Amino acid sequence: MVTIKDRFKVKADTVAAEIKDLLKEHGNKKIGEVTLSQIYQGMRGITGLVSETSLLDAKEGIRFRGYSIPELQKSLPKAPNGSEPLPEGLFHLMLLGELPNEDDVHHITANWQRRSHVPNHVFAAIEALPISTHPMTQFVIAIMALQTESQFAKQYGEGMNKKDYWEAVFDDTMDLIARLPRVAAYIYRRKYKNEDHIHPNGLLDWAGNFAHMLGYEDETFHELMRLYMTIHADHEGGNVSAHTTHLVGSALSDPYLSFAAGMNGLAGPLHGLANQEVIKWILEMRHELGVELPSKEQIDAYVRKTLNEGKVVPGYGHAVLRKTDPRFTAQMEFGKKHMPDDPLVQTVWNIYDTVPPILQSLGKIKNPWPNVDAHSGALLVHYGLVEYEFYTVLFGVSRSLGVLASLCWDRALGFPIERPKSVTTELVKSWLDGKDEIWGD
Ligand code: CMX
Repeated sequence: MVTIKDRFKVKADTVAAEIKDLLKEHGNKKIGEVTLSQIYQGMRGITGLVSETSLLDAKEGIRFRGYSIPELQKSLPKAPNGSEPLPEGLFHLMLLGELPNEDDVHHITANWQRRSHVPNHVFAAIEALPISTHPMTQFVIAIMALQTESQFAKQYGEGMNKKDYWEAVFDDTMDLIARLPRVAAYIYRRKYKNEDHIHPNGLLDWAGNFAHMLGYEDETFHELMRLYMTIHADHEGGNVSAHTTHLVGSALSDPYLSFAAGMNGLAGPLHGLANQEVIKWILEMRHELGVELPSKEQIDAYVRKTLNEGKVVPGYGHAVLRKTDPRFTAQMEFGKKHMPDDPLVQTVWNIYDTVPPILQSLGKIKNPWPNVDAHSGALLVHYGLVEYEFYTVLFGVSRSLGVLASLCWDRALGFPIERPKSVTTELVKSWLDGKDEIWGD
């Protein structure tokens, strides 16, 4: 018997072939302001969003309110004796568009400490999951459990005036950012450290306290967390986690619902999950070759094998960037300063020397250079944080800073519900045949 699944496969193959031909011939044809290729291929190059907190230049990389990562490393306040920026300062900059001073940053640290209480039912919700559950799934479920605390949802239910939306979103934003390190550390210690949980330290900054609750007391690891939480925070508005948070928030779903949705997007291997995939891929390569420090020739062969198996090389490529990601470079600098002889870190650098020319030679990959995820795992492994399935949770805690600051702006500016128009391939074909007006109403 031909099943519905078999029939779907036949249909899908037919339509995929039709679309391929259609784009070959008419890809550059415009429907409205954009081309057919753009609507079929991930909306690349379409400017369709406002995001105030940061801006991505294809050649330069990310700027947060005009400041590059090296500029932030110079200008943002640091922890005592530290040299990496405090993420509290970046949040201040993204929210207000102004560089903070030391007092501004201390104010945010204290504010987040005050708001950091996590109700017991959130831990119970995590505990209800099998221990094998992926940390990102546990993270999203914990955020959803925290939604009981939403001021926005409560006040909306009581009939809030739309002029007051921004304030409830601001309060939820601050509460949620304050609570995430506790939730994330709980998931980590539950899954990997025998449920041996660590109490927060109220004397530490947000990232330092997070490192402490994870169980890492080395001061250079705390510095790494400050850098990590800063550079992963935002990447303008169109990436999957930022766009999803913004989209879901546009329905006036509260910040907990919106951020949880964004985190489901971050959990995809082409987005944030790539940070776990990179280390998994390197460890598998080392295992297969039986060496700790593969030669560039060995890496070359392994990359080609990965491509031949129809897989992506994780940590390489980007939808917008067209050069080495400055977030990769910032981590490389950290590695050179703190662990230049670490074989895993050296392997990351050898991969950096090897992969781009191979990807470039394929002729179809628009950006052969490394992205943020190509480097982060090796630094974490150096300090003993080897449980790579947890890495995307770290990314997610950081990403809260940018996407939630943006959400405050969305509501303060009264942005409407997002609702782009879509078309069907049937309609496109009939339009190409001159039978249909695609922009009817
Ligand atoms: N390895 C192998 N193939 C790759 C590739 C890579 N690293 N990067 C792109 N390609 C392929 C694409 O899959 C696509 O192939 P098809 O035409 O067969 O579908 C082709 O090259 C063209 O893709 P592109 O236009 O250059 O890239 P996209 O904008 O479509 O995708 C990205 C961007 C990041 C999803 C892609 O480069 C990728 O899959 N990279 C590996 C995963 C990764 O590192 N993701 C993390 C990104 C950063 C983040 O969000 O955290």
